[in-house]
Amino acid sequence: MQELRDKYIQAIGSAADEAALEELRVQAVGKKGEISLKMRELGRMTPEERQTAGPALNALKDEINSALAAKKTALADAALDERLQAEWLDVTLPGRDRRVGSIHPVSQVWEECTAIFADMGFAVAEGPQVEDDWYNFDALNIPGHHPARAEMDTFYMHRAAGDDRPPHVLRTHTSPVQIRAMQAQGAPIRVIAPGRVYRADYDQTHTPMFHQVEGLAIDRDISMANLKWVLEEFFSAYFGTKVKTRFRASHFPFTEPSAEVDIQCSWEGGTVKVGEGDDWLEVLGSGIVHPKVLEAAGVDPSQWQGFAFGMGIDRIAMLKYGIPDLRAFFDSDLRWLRHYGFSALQVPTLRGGI
Ligand code: 2NL
Repeated sequence: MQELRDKYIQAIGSAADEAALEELRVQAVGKKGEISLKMRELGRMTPEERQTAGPALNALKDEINSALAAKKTALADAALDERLQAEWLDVTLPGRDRRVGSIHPVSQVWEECTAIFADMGFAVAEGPQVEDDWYNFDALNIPGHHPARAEMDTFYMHRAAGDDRPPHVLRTHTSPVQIRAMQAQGAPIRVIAPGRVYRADYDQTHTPMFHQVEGLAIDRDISMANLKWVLEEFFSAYFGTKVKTRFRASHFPFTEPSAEVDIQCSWEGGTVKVGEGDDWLEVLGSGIVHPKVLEAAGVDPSQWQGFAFGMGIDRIAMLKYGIPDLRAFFDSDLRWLRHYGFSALQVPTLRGGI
């Protein structure tokens, strides 16, 4: 009996899991278990023998049952401990960062330029990015031999053999949009043409696609003085401070006279501030629309005249937000833009906060 006891108590103590424990229970105290068999033997014993063996067997059965119960609890506790260890969770960890989108700075500046010129009475025109070369070049008085027309600077569309349509190009400026606007509505006209333009040029300061806003004002007696006022008004609104401009004589095939326009700025410690100081920064090209260009667009140059200008949106965006590197505009990692203070869904408003 003592042997039987020691065997089961020891086996229960070292049972690995509930299944092993259940097997021991069946073996020891199950209907056909060793203890039950021994109990059946009681009937064949003398009353004296039975008197000691009976209570001893009952006590052994009780002891084994309690050992089984205790071990079962111990195993359950161990299993729970193990789960608590494995499924441990630090609820004090910071939450997951939410990816927040933001309107691209170039889009913001595009919208802002549009809003400022709209306030001055300019309509907004858009047109195709794939142009035939008459709209992109000939109408603008850019002759066939002009370097800008060379394959180097311009992306020419592939033409299948037998296609006899005029050559098509990715527009190199948004001027063709303004040619189309003049053809469609004639003079007088005040229009701006913001959009994507393309040149086969790629280095630290040039990307093959960039953004331009061109402007055009044609009426009976529009002059360079009107141009200067419009541009100073524009830059002052855009930079939020009074900005002077300086005109330098220049040359474009599509304007005569032509001027490059600088804005007033200061250079301090490698950063540029617009609207103060006595340095100058070139920001756009402009002039009085060439009579040949008016004629090509169906506007009578003996009756009408006006100014045109073109500036780079990417460039004035970099100036306003202090972005030194064009790569910022082409990097899809928003942390780069966030560094410059662009917040989610920040949209430009018209002056006066409409
Ligand atoms: C530059 C130069 C310029 C124009 C663009 C223009 C458009 C028409 C007629 C005449 Cl429809 N001119 N646009 C005029 C002068 C300069 O851009 O360097 N832009 C960044």
